[in-house]
Amino acid sequence: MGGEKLVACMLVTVLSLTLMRSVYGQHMPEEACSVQILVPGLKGEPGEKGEKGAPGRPGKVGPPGEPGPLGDKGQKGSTGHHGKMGPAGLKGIKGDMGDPGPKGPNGEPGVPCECAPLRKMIGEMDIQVAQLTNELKFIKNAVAGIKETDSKVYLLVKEEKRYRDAEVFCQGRGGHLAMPKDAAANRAIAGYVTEAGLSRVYIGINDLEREGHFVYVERSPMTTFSKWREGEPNNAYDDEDCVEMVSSGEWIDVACHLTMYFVCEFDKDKI
Ligand SMILES: [Ca+2]
Ligand SMILES: [Ca+2]
Repeated sequence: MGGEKLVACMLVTVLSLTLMRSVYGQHMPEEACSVQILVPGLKGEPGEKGEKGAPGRPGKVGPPGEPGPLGDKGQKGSTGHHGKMGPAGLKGIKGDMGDPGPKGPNGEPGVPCECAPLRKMIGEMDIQVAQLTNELKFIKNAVAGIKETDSKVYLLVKEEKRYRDAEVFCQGRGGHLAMPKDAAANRAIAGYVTEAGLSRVYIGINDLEREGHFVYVERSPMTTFSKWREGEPNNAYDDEDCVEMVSSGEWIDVACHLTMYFVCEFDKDKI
């Protein structure tokens, strides 16, 4: 490379010298290319082998290699420690009924029947059945229809009873024989009797304790209201201490041993 430059310089110098001499005579500078006019010599003998150089810099990271062949499966490891106990699971569905178990051994022989207690028990049950039958009758009557005012409920009982038994019946259900204490109550009871197609019923008035002194069956005194039929009470045959109401709503004193239907009354606030 340096050789080409030198050759070029030599050519320029030779041309310049030729021109300079022709134009300026002896005054041209002769030092311009004196150093460059060195022509390379012949190739010398190979030198001695140099010392080993320092290691070079590490090369670039190469591309990832191809995956190698699969290795053999490793051996199974030993069983690990037991884990913590998990939370309780949901309740399962009830299973099917099991087969019946084997028959048990025979029991000890029983003692001879003591029939008296059993008979007594049966007798008591008969009484209960009778009571229930009566209750049922009462309910049937109630279903058949009751009458009520603002404060009372009236029940016409279609069972013929004597006066005292009728009152016991009403008391047994938390009431009394009907006690009309004003015109409105009297009308309500009378209407009930008329609708039922009856001509007479017991009501809760009597002079059992003191002849001629009528009181309500609950022992409260008569007030200003009364509804005696004309000519009553007359205590006929000296034997009329109980009172019936006829369909017109009027009252008549009659003998207490007569049996007839009756009307019970119940306080609404006690029902
Ligand atoms: Ca009387
Ligand atoms: Ca009478």
